[in-house]
Amino acid sequence: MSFEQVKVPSRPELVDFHGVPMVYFFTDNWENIQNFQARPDDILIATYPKAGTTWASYILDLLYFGQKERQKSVPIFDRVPFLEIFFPPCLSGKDQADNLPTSPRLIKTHFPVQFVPKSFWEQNCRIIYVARNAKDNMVSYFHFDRMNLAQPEPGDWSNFFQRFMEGKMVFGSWYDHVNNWWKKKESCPKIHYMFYEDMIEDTGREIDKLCCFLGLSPSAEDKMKVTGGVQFDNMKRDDMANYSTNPVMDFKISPFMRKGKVGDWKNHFTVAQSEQFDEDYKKKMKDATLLFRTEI
Ligand code: PPS
Repeated sequence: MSFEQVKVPSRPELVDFHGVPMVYFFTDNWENIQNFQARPDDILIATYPKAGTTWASYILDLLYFGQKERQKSVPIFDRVPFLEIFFPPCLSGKDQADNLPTSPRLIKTHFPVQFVPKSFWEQNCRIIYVARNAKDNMVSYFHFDRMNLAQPEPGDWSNFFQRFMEGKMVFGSWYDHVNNWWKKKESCPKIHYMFYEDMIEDTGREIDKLCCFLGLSPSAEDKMKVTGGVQFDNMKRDDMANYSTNPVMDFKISPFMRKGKVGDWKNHFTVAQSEQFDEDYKKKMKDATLLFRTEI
């Protein structure tokens, strides 16, 4: 059975898992995931949820595998398996990754850095980490939790806003996630840390940096095809990229490819919420080298 045919019984509860709030879909296969055998050429795409995972996945898939038939017939979530997802009777993300016929294998994870299976480090795999400013990330996550019936109930906006600041989200605190991956990058040259805002500002420039990191040198024509193909409107129209084939998502509530903007938080945060958020942010984000832009 494929992921597209799955039925979700009811919305899951958040549980504490090794100190991180999680839901059972991402922890029930823990032992198998931890024993995942990475290969040296595997590429892991790691993100906090809603930071630009699908965008980065699509870019990498196009860079490596071009405009092949699979672009028209295989959804992005099957081309780039989600390592920790476990939705019996569907194939688990881990088994999907094991069965990937491609080389390199592109694999997605939302794990905080301490949960990444050790073979990725032992094999010295390349890792692309994408981070997005907390305010827009929060808004995107709110709408995602409204429409994704496999996520906990989001509650209303003000409730969600508080929970986000407290780190009570699936995959834990945004603050811990982006900071701990950033620290890891300092000692691990195989991590390429990207920002969603930079991708919005100049997709071509960020693809160049990515290619440099990956040791790829696409022709100018191929690069143009990738840059054009991954623009928001193109991905939104593309049923293989926009998650419209995924049954756990209710697009009548909100689409997966929602707005794709920097600064949409201004349409959600009240002035008081923005001030409260900024105060709290200063206390949690002490590393002066990790800087986010909430507008461009
Ligand atoms: S997930 O569910 O965690 O894998 O979601 P993720 O892909 O990380 O994040 C979804 C948000 O990324 C936006 N997105 C894009 N923005 C700009 N350009 C492109 N091409 C693009 N592709 C995806 C998507 O619209 C979600 O953000 P919001 O703010 O909700 O629109």
